[in-house]
Amino acid sequence: QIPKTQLAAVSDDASGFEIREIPVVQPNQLEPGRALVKVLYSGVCHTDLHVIKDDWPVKAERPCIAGHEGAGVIVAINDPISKFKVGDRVGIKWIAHSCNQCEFCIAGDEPLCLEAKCSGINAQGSFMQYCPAYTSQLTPIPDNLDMAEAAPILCAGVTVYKALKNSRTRAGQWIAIPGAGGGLGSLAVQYAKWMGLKVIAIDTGAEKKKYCEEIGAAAWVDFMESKDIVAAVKACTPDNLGPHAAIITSPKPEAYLIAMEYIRPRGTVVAVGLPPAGAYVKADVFYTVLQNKTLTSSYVGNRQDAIESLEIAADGHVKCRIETVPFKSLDKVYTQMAEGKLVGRAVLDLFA
Ligand code: 8ID
Ligand code: ZN
Repeated sequence: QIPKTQLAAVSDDASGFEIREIPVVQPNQLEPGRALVKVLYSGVCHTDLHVIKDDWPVKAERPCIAGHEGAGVIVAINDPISKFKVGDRVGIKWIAHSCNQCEFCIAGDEPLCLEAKCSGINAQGSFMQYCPAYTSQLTPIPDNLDMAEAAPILCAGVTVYKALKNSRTRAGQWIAIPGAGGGLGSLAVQYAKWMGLKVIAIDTGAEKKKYCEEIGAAAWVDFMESKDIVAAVKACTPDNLGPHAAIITSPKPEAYLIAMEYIRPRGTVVAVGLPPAGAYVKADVFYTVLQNKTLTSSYVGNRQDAIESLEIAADGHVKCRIETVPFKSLDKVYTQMAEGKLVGRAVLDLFA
């Protein structure tokens, strides 16, 4: 019952993409180390928009198929060594494949593998109905987690969960989340809350403010309305010293110009959002030294981070606000995303 053709969102160049019919790799054509995954749902990440618009220093091999929050079921497999089998619920992430033998892979830093393949860049992503995925980086999805809700965890969730681990914070401390109303940010607010942190949500608009308060943010700063964001963020903490850390989930560079300033002494800024080429972090050298501030970064997560982030969602501690839309609405989703109008995540139903 595996069809000969399928729908896929194929991008030939930076002008956009087209949902068109392409062949399905048949079970007897699967390369070794691959599984054919019937993709049921896929979240749309701002990374997909960067890839389609081609505004990053890293370029996709075109024609490309983006999508890296894919939740689906294995319908065929050509990998006698893998424990995955037909019928397994699995996720397709940004890291689609890694060698698992280099220094980085062995230490659990698979995103740093020099041979890593990324969904949409040099591997086919989840904006297709039947993805010939590498088994090396497939993620098992817990039985008690809804597939549409699992989708955004596969990138947004695991990324912010790992960024929080890298933030050097502990329960009771304050953390600022610029981009708090978006996909990564709204999950960051929730994972942070679950870890016992107090959250300063930074984003714009009444709807995002309301949502951030609903999911437990202790304070809100509107980056469009505030005349002095640094002072406003510092004022959210009772001693006016600012948060212990900030996780930058904004896709625009502006958030990177002020974060090193509003964190408190000994504080940490975690760079996560990936603005177009040419963006910089601003850090005053004198006060970075005298206040012992740290700039670090976090790039998705490894396979274990993915498993843990899904488990936390399956246990009901975080729940992404999703709007499930038909595959053909992808173009509309990109437009809303570019305009900053999405709250939480849009998730595509590949078969609607
Ligand atoms: O591994 C990684 N480091 C990783 C993983 C996944 C995604 C990095 N990313 C990157 C994406 O490529 C993108 O650049 O994280 C960024 C955010 O992705 P997203 O959460 O999928 O984007 P979104 O849903 O559009 O949300 C972005 C939010 O940022 C706000 C917007 O209002 C929106 O709610 N925002 C903007 I635009 N400018 C802001 C600013 N100056 C801002 N919030 C605070 N300050
Ligand atoms: Zn992503």
